[in-house]
Amino acid sequence: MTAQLALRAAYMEGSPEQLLNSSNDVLAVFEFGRSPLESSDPRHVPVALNQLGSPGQLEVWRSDGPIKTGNWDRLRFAQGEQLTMGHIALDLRKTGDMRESSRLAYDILQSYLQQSPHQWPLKIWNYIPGINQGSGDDELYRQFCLGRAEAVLIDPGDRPPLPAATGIGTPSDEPALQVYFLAGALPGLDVENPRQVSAWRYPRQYGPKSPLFSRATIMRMNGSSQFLISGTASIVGHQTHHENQVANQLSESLRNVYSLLDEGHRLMGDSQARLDSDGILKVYIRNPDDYELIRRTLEAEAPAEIPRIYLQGDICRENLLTEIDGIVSCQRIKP
Ligand code: 3EB
Repeated sequence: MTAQLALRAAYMEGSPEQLLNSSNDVLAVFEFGRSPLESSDPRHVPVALNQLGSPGQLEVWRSDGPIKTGNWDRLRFAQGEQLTMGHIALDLRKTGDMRESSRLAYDILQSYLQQSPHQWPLKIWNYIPGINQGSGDDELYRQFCLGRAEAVLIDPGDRPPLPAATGIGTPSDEPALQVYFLAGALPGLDVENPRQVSAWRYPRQYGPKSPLFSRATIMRMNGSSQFLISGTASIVGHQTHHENQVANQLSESLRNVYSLLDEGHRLMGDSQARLDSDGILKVYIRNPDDYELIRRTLEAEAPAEIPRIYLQGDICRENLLTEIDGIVSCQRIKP
């Protein structure tokens, strides 16, 4: 018998209200193409990225309840028995520049987690308006990384558990910086990618403060394991590969995903993650014109059974055209 997954993530059609009321185990409903400032319920998380292809899909997270919801400072949360989802949307017209807003978002996130029974962030999604605006170290993504590093009181050199993360750009006229997360009572098992330099070790050329995230975390909970995959792009070592070649960038991103899953298998020994119907993938695409090519490439190179959506979003380096993240489940391997 296989244990029920701790986090049941799926793409569904319907209205957010309908899905929020469909059962008592809903931790979050993500609605794409809307400003995060329009959240109607603590479990309703609008995301300012337009969906490409077949719009109208909502991402639904379910977990064992009862689910308690509430507000804490500017953070809204839904807390189940084993997992908590929390989200913050800061209106950049009121909170100051990107560096200050990022620091504030992470200050709020940390002070919330400190008093929560689920203290460990397992994965954090960062959706950043105008991510590539500004040049050199003034680029908004680099400023975001600076603010995050100022708030996060950890030295990655000590090898503390780091959450997995995604960092993607929303339209430059979107008013809100959005940060949302999944947290649990125990830290995840960090997975780094042998094909890539760890992000926290990136050389100075990418910015004054390195991004703080692990390439993936494995969450182990009531007999099941799930792999939370960070935003994965066409980066080998620390360098962008296949500049201006979007299909090749997607293939390289997938090679990085498979490499991460293999590394996870090596670390777990008796368990292996697979891209199957228990998982989900999100594919971020900078130029909407690339959608068809990306879709066909993914169909050729990833199992058909894993649900996926395509979102129009900017990637944190100007020369990256696409990125993938996802949540996939792990199967125990019989001895
Ligand atoms: C990369 O591999 C691509 O700043 O939180 C991926 C995942 C990326 C998370 C973040 C950035 C972040 O460096 C960019």
